[in-house]
Amino acid sequence: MSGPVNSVSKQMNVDTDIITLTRFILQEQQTVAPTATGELSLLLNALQFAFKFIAHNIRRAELVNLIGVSGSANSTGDVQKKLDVIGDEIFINAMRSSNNVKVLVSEEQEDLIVFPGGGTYAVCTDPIDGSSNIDAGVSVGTIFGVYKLQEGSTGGISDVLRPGKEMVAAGYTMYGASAHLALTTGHGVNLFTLDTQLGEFILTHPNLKLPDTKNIYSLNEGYSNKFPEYVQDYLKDIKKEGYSLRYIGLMVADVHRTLLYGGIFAYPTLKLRVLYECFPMALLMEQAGGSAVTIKGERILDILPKGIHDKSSIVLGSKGEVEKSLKHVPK
Ligand code: AHM
Ligand code: MG
Repeated sequence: MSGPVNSVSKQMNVDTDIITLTRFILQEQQTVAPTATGELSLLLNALQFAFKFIAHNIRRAELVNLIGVSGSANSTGDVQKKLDVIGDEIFINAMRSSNNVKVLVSEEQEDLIVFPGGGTYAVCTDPIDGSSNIDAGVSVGTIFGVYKLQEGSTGGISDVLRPGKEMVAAGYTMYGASAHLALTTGHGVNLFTLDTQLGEFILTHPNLKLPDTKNIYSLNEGYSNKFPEYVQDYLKDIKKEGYSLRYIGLMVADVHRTLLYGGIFAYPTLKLRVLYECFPMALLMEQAGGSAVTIKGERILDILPKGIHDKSSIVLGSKGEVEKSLKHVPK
């Protein structure tokens, strides 16, 4: 059976045995967590539905007048784009209807949401990261991190005000010409690409590892006079070495490139949010063999957030590059 089928599919260059995200999730559950209840698998399925639905809306945004501002502002005072509002609603509905999410933190919501009914997970998300790029047709993304509720908890703020190292899953989806999903459940990082015809995320980069060094730096150098002197000194040094600057201005895209090619991404001033921007990206980086720290060198995943919209500086990427940047931090 496998002989003729394989030879024909090989000749036609068709892979007839692709690994979809659903297949991957079930396989991972059986191999790395055989005693698991399957609840995380159900949650990951609800997440992938949200990503597909958001991707669908982004693809047709220009056609159906979803581009532009909505007329409201979010919890941190940013002007909301129409897609911010729609992305947030899609995410909230997908999590509520999954029946296994109890607590949700969204960048677009001032307070955390506690859903009625059961649910054993808390999810933190930036539903549409980089929405200021939308009108120009540049990629945007969704970032997410997942905690298991604490023992005996019925769902509350203490389930999310925990260090990022306690997250059980994290990742992002980047919506561009195609959608890419980077996912970790604590067993490495796997990258999936959405096949829009099939409507499935396909595993395209299994067990992604970033190189230990790469001469690429990524940060908003326009703000460099606001950076501490040691960060400015570091920048002078790497420029003398001929590093390349690559900055898209979308955390998801800048982290995506860093995961694939290596290098260093930094946001030295306080803008990026701990729970739904820094923690998920830090977990991905560590799981891909890289690291993520504050500008002073403290491990991001050890931060204990005090509020759901707390901010942190961040430096992440290839281990060797992050270590090199820390040599400039005053002792
Ligand atoms: P947002 O969550 O309000 O969209 O802002 C977060 C974005 C990140 O994607 C990106 O890394 C950063 O803001 C870019 O900021 P700046 O324009 O200051 O360089
Ligand atoms: Mg954001």
